[in-house]
Amino acid sequence: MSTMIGKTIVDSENERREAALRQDYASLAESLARRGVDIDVIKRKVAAYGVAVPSWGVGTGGTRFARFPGKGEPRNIFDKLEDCAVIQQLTRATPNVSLHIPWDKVSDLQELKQKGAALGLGFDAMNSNTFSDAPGQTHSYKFGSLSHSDAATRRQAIEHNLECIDIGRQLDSKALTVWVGDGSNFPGQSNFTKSFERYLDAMKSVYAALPEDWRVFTEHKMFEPAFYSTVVQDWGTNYLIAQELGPKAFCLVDLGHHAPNVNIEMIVARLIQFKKLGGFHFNDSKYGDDDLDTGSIDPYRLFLVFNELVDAEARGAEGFDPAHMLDQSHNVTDPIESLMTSAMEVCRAYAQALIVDRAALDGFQQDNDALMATETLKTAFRTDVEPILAMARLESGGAIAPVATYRASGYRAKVAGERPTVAGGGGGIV
Ligand SMILES: [Mn+2]
Repeated sequence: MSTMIGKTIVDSENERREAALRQDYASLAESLARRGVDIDVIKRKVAAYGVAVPSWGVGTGGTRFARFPGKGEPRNIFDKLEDCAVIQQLTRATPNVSLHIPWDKVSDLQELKQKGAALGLGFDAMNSNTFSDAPGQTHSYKFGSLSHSDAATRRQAIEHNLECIDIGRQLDSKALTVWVGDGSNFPGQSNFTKSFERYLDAMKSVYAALPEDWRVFTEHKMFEPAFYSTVVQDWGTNYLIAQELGPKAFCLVDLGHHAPNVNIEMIVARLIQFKKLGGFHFNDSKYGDDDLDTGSIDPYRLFLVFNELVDAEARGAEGFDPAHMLDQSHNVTDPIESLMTSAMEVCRAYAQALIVDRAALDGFQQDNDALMATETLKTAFRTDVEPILAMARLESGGAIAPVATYRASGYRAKVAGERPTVAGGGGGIV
């Protein structure tokens, strides 16, 4: 397997930090042991954990006002895969890439598959795009796609999703994620019931084309690009879709797609309970669908989501197998650094949730001891689990300090010399 960053750089960066890490790990092992937690068990679970990187995340994003291109941005999916391989090489937490069609469309799928294999990367859920018009397409999505009032436009959107399934099949992907921007900007512009009926009808055609071992994830989003009404606006509507479509249909929760202050972890619990949690798009937000780096604004919320996931895992919840993906837009940072940091934040939330004393929590809940129940969660959240994450990375060939190692490698300057800066490019925000 080819590596993007020289092994000698990773090794020398790790050597400088290894002794201190071993001390910190031993010290944390002792304090966790006093709480009845075996640090090696947690480390093994963290090491086995993976979150998929979105191909569009390695390019610089933008806002509706402007996009400021970064240096050495990937020019195509092959460049993107190389950047994703850097993230995986150093963090060992991102073994899969989630593709977006048509942005990542290639003429030779075998070449793409081989490139992924050579870099040690697999392909996660396929993402379709019927929220913008591809060059030369017959019908415009300006007024919607799968729920459009025009049957030919709906048919075109269905065909596009079928194409995504076909491409994904050849890349050994096992899932399709569908997010539509369909909605309205004015009261009266569209009929809520009719447009949702049309959406469901169209999705039934997509669902019917799923291979036996595939799942489809539908993603809700409260608003934007439509600002008055959105066809798939919340988890309730999303749950109805999954119910209507059948056993291979699940709900995808993008953390940024809710109203401010919504209790997302509770939505997650409900979807788990009714076996319809398909997966996540992790990111963070302050005001809306900000697509900020995961855990950068509210790491406690991320921890509380993982607390529900670990709770489900611990009790062996039936049908529980969510897909984990990042979905972010990087406007002011090096996307590789942001994605590495975000993947590590997801691992951190997982590790913290794993050390929650669940038996004690259960007792405090039973006794209505609100203060001790919440302190039980806080005790886990306050624990600095970095030595566990770093040791998991070191032992699987990654970097103790991924960002510092990446900076020391000079990777960005090297690719900047090979990839000319362009003003355009697909910096998708979905
Ligand atoms: Mn998303």
